[in-house]
Amino acid sequence: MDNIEFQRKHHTIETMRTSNEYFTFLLVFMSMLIINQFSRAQDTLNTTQVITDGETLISAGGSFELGFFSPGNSKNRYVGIWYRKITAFTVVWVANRDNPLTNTSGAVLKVTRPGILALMNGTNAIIWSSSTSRVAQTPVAQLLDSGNLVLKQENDGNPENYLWQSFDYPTNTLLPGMKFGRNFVTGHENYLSSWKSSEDPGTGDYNYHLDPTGYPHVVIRRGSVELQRSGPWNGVGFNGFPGLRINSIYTFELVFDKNEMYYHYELLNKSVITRLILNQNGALQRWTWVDRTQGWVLYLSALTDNCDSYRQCGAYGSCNLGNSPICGCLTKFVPRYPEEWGAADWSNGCVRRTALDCRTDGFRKMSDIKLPDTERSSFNASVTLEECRLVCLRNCSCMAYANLDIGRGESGCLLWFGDLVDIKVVYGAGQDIWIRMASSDLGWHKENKDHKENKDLELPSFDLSTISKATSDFSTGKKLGEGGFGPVYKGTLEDGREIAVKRLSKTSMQGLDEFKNEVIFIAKLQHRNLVKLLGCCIQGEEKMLIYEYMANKSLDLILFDQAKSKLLDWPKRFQIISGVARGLMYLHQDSRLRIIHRDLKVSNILLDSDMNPKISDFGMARTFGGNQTEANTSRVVGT
Ligand SMILES: *[C@@H]1O[C@H](CO)[C@@H](O)[C@H](O)[C@H]1NC(C)=O
Ligand SMILES: *[C@@H]1O[C@H](CO)[C@@H](O)[C@H](O)[C@H]1NC(C)=O
Ligand SMILES: *[C@@H]1O[C@H](CO)[C@@H](O)[C@H](O)[C@H]1NC(C)=O
Ligand SMILES: *[C@@H]1O[C@H](CO)[C@@H](O)[C@H](O)[C@H]1NC(C)=O
Ligand SMILES: *[C@@H]1O[C@H](CO)[C@@H](O)[C@H](O)[C@H]1NC(C)=O
Ligand SMILES: *[C@@H]1O[C@H](CO)[C@@H](O)[C@H](O)[C@H]1NC(C)=O
Ligand SMILES: *[C@@H]1O[C@H](CO)[C@@H](O)[C@H](O)[C@H]1NC(C)=O
Ligand SMILES: CC(=O)N[C@H]1CO[C@H](CO)[C@@H](O)[C@@H]1O
Repeated sequence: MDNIEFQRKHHTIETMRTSNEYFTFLLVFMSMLIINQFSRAQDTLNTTQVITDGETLISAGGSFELGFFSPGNSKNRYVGIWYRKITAFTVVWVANRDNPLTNTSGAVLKVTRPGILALMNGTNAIIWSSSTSRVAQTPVAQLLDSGNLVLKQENDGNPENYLWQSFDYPTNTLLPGMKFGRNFVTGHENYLSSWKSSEDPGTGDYNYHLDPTGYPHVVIRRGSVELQRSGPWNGVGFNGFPGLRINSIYTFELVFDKNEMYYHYELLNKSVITRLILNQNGALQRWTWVDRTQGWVLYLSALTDNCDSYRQCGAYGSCNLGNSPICGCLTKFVPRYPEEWGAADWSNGCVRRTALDCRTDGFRKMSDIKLPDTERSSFNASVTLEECRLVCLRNCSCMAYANLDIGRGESGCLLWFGDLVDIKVVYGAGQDIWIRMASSDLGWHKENKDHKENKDLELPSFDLSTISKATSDFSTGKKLGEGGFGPVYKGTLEDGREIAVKRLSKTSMQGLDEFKNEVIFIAKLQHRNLVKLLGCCIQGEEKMLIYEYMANKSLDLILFDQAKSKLLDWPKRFQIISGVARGLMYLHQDSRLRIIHRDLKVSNILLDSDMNPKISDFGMARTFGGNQTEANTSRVVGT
């Protein structure tokens, strides 16, 4: 308290100013007669008055005070604005932040014609001054109860007409009612910049901007280096940034049109004291004053965690604090340089496992995401999510899309072009994003389309517990071999039926696609020379196909075994050959789908207990159009 009094050097003469306009008029009238004495204690400074060290202006409601001060133990003197009604000396704005006065003897703050507020030292050198582009006949400076110091034509109450206002030149503090952002017409930007230290309000290293690149989002930079960014504004807040959508203290919004873009917050209860600051360490914090304890409490902080460092996990990497290490590649992406990645150098990010081919690509949905940097993006507020998907699909360089506004029932479209960087998983505070993928990289469960196909098939579904029991918990003793996408086990169901279980291995690269392919084709085909699919088992991570068991396994095991091959006499061989041929004929001509197998080999010919051949493994199979007899393929597959 003593310290505060010392710093303020109160010489203020309190007045009986009221908000009543009649009295205000009288007061102004009187001050014109009794020059200097009364006016000095008021909220307004005219061209005949000055403020010297020790004198102050006090806003009409008594909330703010303007005068000379020294921060902490510094000997330097600054002109600034601070809260007047609280016991902790807290500066919210500084005029000459980068040019302190070392000797205020003879120094004055004054309004000069045509409308400039200037701070001069004892030898009349201008230490700091406001700017103006207009001329006023009788300019005055007034400290408003919002904490805004304005320069205007005397008696002009229109805020649009200010010659200058401190709210347009914030230092490290964003007060209620201040605009934070940019005027596209004038090019002027209101942003925050940190103090150098608690004892030096000079322009520090950190700055905080509302960035319109792509779609409005906020960024914290050190100099010009981007340290931390929010996701784009999503109608209710900045995606992935702390902020309480519903709180009892203030409301906030983003105003964004072709003329201007700004964020501002307004108090719900005018007697609450709250401020947003960018502190000298680059941390964005909201502080709220508590009368009972006579102290500031930290209400919100955009404290950076390891995932907030810009581009922490590189392109197509995703940062998740819950994981160790925190960086991972998006599903179906792999580290660009595995060795670097393994050594926790994530800067080069990840690359696709399967290249896009544009024509057949699809999208994978990811949830709880702090959306990627919008540096290369575009938006359209008037399209639906489905239209958004189509727009993205049609443009081969569109890498992802998302809802623009999640506040009004999810609308609008945000599209990303180029690599996706700075993705973070933020449970509860994130959004959905759809990422472009090669069709073969699209997961089983991810796309709705697949779900539909699954339903259409009406494939019997087995319980994981049933299969687990049938195969003695997938014991190695029950393993028959390795199929196209994972191990195959023999099992016996409770009713005695023998089955073969193909289990999709989690490490299999192409596995999921082959799995999908197999289900689509096999389930729709029925022929005595095709292996019969009994059902599937899809539970959590587990994906399995259940077939009828083939007692004599695959043809290669007999054919290439010297002893066994001798048991295959010519009639048996002929029976097998004809069976395979009939199976193929069915696939190529008679089946509904017209299918080419593309991976026909002896290991894919299974034999039942009567040595009847059955074609299996449709992981590579491809279908033709109705009566097409020829097709071109651009990819070599199978063996
Ligand atoms: C401040 O300036 C005045 C007049 O210019 C001078 O008399 C005084 O000694 C100075 N004070 C200090 C501390 O330098
Ligand atoms: C006023 O500022 C000018 C320019 O910085 C400087 O040369 C002069 O010494 C200052 N005068 C006082 C009294 O500090
Ligand atoms: C406004 O805030 C003050 C101080 O916290 C409190 O005493 C008062 O009850 C609040 N008024 C309303 C209407 O909430
Ligand atoms: C947004 O989408 C609508 C509907 O497709 C279209 O008419 C309009 O031109 C688009 N706006 C922009 C800026 O692309
Ligand atoms: C795809 O979008 C980008 C970025 O908007 C644009 O430059 C490009 O012309 C578009 N390409 C096509 C084929 O529409
Ligand atoms: C099949 O071929 C005939 C003639 O070649 C053509 O007219 C017909 O449209 C084709 N049907 C399908 C389903 O492609
Ligand atoms: C296959 O490619 C050849 C050569 O490019 C072309 O002449 C032929 O029409 C193509 N056939 C089909 C069915 O696309
Ligand atoms: C060649 C061969 O292994 N044939 C066997 C096929 O399966 C039946 C029934 O399990 C056996 O009896 C055959 O020996």
